[in-house]
Amino acid sequence: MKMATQHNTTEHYIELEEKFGAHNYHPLPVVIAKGKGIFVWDVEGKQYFDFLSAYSAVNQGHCHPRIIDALTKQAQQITLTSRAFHNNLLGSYEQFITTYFGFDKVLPMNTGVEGGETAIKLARKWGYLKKGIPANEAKIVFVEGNFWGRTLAAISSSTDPSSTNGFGPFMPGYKLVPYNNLQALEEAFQDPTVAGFMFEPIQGEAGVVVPDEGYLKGVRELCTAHHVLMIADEVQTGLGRTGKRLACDHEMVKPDILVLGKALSGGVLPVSAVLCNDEIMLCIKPGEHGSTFGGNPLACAVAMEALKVLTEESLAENAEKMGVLFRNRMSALMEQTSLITAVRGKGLLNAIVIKPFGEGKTAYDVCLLLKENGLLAKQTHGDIIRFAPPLVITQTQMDQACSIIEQTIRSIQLT
Ligand code: IF1
Repeated sequence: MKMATQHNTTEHYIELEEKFGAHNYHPLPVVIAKGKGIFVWDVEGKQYFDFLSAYSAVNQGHCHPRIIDALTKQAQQITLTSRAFHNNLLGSYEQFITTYFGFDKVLPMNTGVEGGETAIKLARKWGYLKKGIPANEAKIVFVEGNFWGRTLAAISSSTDPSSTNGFGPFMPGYKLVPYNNLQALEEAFQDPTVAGFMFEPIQGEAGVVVPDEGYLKGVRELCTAHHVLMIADEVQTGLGRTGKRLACDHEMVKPDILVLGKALSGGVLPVSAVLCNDEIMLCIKPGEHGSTFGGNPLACAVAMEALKVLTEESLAENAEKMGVLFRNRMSALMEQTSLITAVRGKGLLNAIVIKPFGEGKTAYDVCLLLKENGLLAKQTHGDIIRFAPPLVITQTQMDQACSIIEQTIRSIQLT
């Protein structure tokens, strides 16, 4: 097949993806070839600030030396045994991560959505065995605007047509309530067949939606009062991203089931984990759940190092400090331009809301300009730009990145 463009250029690589890959994404026109810390470089060698961190999967920075070292060392020993046999990493990892987060047990999986599905299976099984819900009647409550992955079980709870259109029929046994609304949640819990409530402590994909102070505490109290399992989806908000070890830590709230993913491996390979105590975890018996790669020794080695890096480099604390700096700079910018209508977030999970400008230009067009100026970010829902750099970002780097954002926004002539 003759390619129309010169080899090894941005256009060349994009053409290959266009011709041979599914069209299930609309990426920014940039082809990344290298990453280190908070920076990535494209195939032409241009450097960018990475302000997406692969949707918070690279909290420890690209190619963190300690995590890469753990990967390469373990990769020369054994990478995968399946769970048909034991291996010499899994037990140590399980002890490490359950101690780290304070739960009796962990069920290791791979992707975040598998973590969500595992949490729902656990909640349903617990509902039947412990809460006495009649067989096949267990309900799980979700919130409007949720996002926890792309599987049929995940999109069955979605209120976003781009996630659901054309993919029905959907999973039964789901109820939806508005986010950040404790009264609606209490009403939903009047149904005795409700086994669990799964939600994000801050909604990522919905556009970094931060609930009112006290919402997490209120959810915890209602779940306890109505014997409903509180399931915190911290796949995106966990692991230091919002300025705490977990977003639930902002209100000192402990969920019954904790779902982790993304940065659990520092962005090196898919690792997810579901943590809970024995009363729930032991409802699943041998042979009732698992996956080929779940708990593989390579993932165990990498995840332990990724968690140690978070703690030893005080990345949550740094995220808290750098997040305040970022929101202050963006709030000051908002005073100077009508283009920005809101700034919100916690730690280094932040977003600005962009008013449409020019002839129907949107947040995507701002991201194109940011790319030209050396910073990569991605819009969500048309008018929101999420900014989520790796948590290793220094004050100097944050100042430089904020200057790029400010210059870019100021360069947009509002008609
Ligand atoms: C894509 C979004 C973010 C998540 C939460 C579970 C999962 C995710 C809170 C599932 C995954 C990813 C999916 C990825 C882009 C990214 C994303 F834009 F899609 F919605 F982060 F906001 N819970 N989010 O955010 O984890 O199975 O993907 O490992 O689909 O393009 P996963």
